[in-house]
Amino acid sequence: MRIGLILGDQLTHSLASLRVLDPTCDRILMAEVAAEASYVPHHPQKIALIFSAMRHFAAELRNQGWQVDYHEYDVQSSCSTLLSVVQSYATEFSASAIITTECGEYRLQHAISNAWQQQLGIPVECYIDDRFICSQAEFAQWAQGRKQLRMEYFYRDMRRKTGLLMQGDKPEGGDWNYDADNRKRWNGDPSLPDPIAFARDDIDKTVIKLVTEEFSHHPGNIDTFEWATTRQQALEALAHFVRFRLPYFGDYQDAMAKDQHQLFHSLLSPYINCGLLLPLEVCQAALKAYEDNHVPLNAAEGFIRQIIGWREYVRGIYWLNMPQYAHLNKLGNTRDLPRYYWDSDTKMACMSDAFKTTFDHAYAHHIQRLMVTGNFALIAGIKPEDVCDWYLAVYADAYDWVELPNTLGMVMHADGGYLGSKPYAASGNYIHKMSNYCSGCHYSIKTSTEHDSCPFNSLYWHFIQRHKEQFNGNPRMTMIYRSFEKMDSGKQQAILNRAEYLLSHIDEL
Ligand code: FAD
Ligand code: DLZ
Ligand code: SF4
Repeated sequence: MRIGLILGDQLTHSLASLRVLDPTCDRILMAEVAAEASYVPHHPQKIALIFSAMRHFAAELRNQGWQVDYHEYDVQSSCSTLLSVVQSYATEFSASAIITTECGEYRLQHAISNAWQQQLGIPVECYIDDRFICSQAEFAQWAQGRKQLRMEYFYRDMRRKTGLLMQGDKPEGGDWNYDADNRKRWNGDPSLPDPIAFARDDIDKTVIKLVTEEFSHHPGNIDTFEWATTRQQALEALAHFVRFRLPYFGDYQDAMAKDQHQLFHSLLSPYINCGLLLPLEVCQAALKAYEDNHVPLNAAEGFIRQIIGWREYVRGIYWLNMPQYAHLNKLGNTRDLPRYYWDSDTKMACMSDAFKTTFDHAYAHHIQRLMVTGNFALIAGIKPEDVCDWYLAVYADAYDWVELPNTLGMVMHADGGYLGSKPYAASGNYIHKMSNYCSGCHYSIKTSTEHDSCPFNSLYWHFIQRHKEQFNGNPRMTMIYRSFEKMDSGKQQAILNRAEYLLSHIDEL
């Protein structure tokens, strides 16, 4: 008999390895282990979501007739790594081989493909993870010979490949991308639908108790756990999103509002990433809503682009460039992550709200991650590795393959512009334009040089000036350098002085 190892982000009934295994003679192994649960201080909700979804998935497999061995989390267990659990079951059942599907993370995949076979003394077979629309090999082929890897061109190829929103070889509506329509501020209208809620069964309750007891030292609240933990519930979350929020997803994609963490976003990433939902079925649900005239084109296109475009693109970048990608720091940042990223205690209203939603919900939407907490880390010159570890820990959807390119590449520009041609640095004006945060802030959005001026305002110019050599020649940034040069030198110096002061008191903001 063979053992099929299924990981916490492989909870999909059509998984490649499940297709080659035979329920009449092979066994499935799933394991909750300290090594996976603690390699960064994952938010307790992320651990609870994964453990509960794993236990539900194991129960579903048993109902289908599979023999499932399930190693529950036990801090006393001598098996604290996936390898040690596999070793013990392989010995107990005299397994002839271990069957796996490509893992999401380089760290584990590297160990499985380079060391496990020798350590276990039996063959370890690994199948391509075909839940993704673009395989690693296909992405490498697409990237070959291109000077710059533009997401937009990759996305168009994925549209052609999937046929989503296509009329023959032309994009639906005539344009590939309707992002320009997707920049509205949200002022309370349209009103927000009630969030979907799920009944908690015994598995959820047991896991939440376990995580409360064992992981209370990890940052984040577990009492506000609201996630779906089965495929059935995840499908309900998808249907609820498509019905109530997708119609406005496009218009308000970049909007932010105090105490409103979801707005018109889907909150589906944790389910897509752990396998409860498939990326293609999620896009097909959005397409159907468009075809049924329930949602406008800019909403359907914007949503589908995030999944077959950005999601697949960052995965391709990850596998093409690991392991060296994780260590890039092309802006030479040296500053430690400020204290408030962990304790959320800051006078900056936008940051405070982003931290609150992060710790209460293991979630913040894309613009909060990119333009608030990310933008601040970029302009303050925080070490990319610290920033990456933070994003990997605090979000329910965080896995290295998707978190790393987004943080190190898109936010921190630490890859020197490989993923994005221009850094997403912005002053407080961007946040002010897209949110209602500034009116309730201790700092003043209107000024840059006073003792209570918005920190983003001066740090932005400090960033621009300190990286003049890297960015001055970038045509997309010429205007920015020109505006700084147009300021009188006294103002320039006052801004840079204020930024210096903030940087030297960064933990006090
Ligand atoms: P929606 O706004 O409803 O978008 C729909 C779907 O599109 C998402 O569920 C997700 O699957 C996909 N998507 C959207 N943007 C991206 C993107 N940039 N990269 C990949 N997929 C995307 N996403 C993760 O899934 N895991 C992460 O660890 C992660 N880390 C991030 C770190 C930073 C610094 C930034 C700026 C972004 C990160 N993202 C990550 C991307 C994005 O912020 C989340 O996918 C999104 O906020 C998830 O919420 P949602 O499901 O409500 O998304
Ligand atoms: C994220 C996570 C956590 C918290 N715990 C487990 C676990 O105990 N067992 C498991 O199989 N997977 C877990 N995961 C997901 C893994 O980290 C993920 O499967 C690998 O990093 C490969 O992508
Ligand atoms: Fe954020 Fe500055 Fe606005 Fe305060 S004033 S909420 S720090 S952008």
